[in-house]
Parts: sequence; structure tokens; C-alpha cells
Amino acid sequence: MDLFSSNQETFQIDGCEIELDRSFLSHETAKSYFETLHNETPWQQEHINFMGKVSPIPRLTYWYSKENKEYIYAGIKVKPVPYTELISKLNTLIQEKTGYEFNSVLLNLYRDGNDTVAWHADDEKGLGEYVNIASLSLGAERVFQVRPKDKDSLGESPITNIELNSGSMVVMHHPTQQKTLHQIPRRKNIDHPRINLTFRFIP
Ligand SMILES: O=C(O)CCC(=O)C(=O)O
Ligand SMILES: [Mn+2]
Repeated sequence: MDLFSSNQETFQIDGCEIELDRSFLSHETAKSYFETLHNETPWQQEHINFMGKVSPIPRLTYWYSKENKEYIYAGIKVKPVPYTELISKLNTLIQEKTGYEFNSVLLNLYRDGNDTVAWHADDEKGLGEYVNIASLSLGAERVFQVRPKDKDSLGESPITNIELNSGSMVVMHHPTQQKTLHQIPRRKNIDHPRINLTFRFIP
């Protein structure tokens, strides 16, 4: 495992700091964790209700929580399931690396380049005021885009594109969720899956 490698970069977006470690996990470890999570996660197809129209979200998800914390995102209420051995191990690794405490994780499965997550901030009330998020990527490389929420700041710092390779970890420090939005846009030419785990702390 390449923990504490020096392959790191910092992005500043509207006064917020996003750190990237491209080799948080070695290629082999990332591949093996991808296989386990891809095969063993009971992936769910969630739906959103927008003005009475119910549609499937364009990816599969699953929610684990160490302390039985329920979670609501995009109007979707998810029941907590206790951590598996691998999720526990990753939670510990990521806590050691970041110095932040995490007790819950949202897993996203992007089956191919057609699966996406639209512009949003992880600023739900349930996460409290002070939100730090660590996000681990496994499998296909995808572009993670970040932009200021504030239209005036958008002129000065337009969209930042961050390539997320397998085994990379991103830390979005407070107040990134208050001041910026992020998304994973569609990439038509990608035909293989990506798993992303966003570790959060539910107070
Ligand atoms: O897939 C990613 O890298 C981001 C996922 C995300 O933003 C989320 O689950 O809130
Ligand atoms: Mn997010």
C-alpha cells in the first residue's frame, strides 16, 4: 500500500482547498478492492421525485454507517447498514491519512460513462455545519469537476477538472461544500465501471 506517498496536489477553488493523492492505494490494491466491492455490495437503484416525476438516478448506490446513522440526500432516505470488514479497513486508513473522523460512507457505482452525478454540494443538514469529505476512486478514470456556487466567483475561477484515477483519494476540506459544487459528467467513450466511496461524518 502506498499510504503517505508524495504524489499529492492541492487545488484552490474560491478560497476552498481540495487535496488529491493520486496514489493513495497501489494499482493492485485498488484493483482488488474494486473487485470485492463490485461483487459484494448489494447495489441499489434509487429514484428521485422531481415535481411529481419519479426517475431513476443515473448510477447505483449503497450506504454504510458505523453508528446506525440514517441519511437523506437528494430527498432519498437511506437506512444504515453496519460496516463490512473492507469498509472498516478503508475508514481506518482514510482517518489515519486525513486526521478527520468518519462514520459513514456513500458508495456510487458508475456502470459506464453514461452514469453520472449532477452538480451538487454535500451540504445536507444531517452533515452538520463543518463538513470534511474524503472520496476514494476505484476502477475507470473519470473527470471530477468543481466550480464556485457564487456566479460572481465563477468568472474568476471557472470549472476545475480533476482526473480521478483508480486508487486516488480526494479530500474536500470545509468550507468546500458551502462554497462550491461538484459533478461527474457523462463520458460517452468510457465503457467500464467506476466505484467511488465518499466518507462522511454524521454528527
Ligand atoms: O463519484 C464521485 O467522485 C463523486 C460522488 C459524489 O459527489 C457524491 O456521492 O456525493
Ligand atoms: Mn458529492
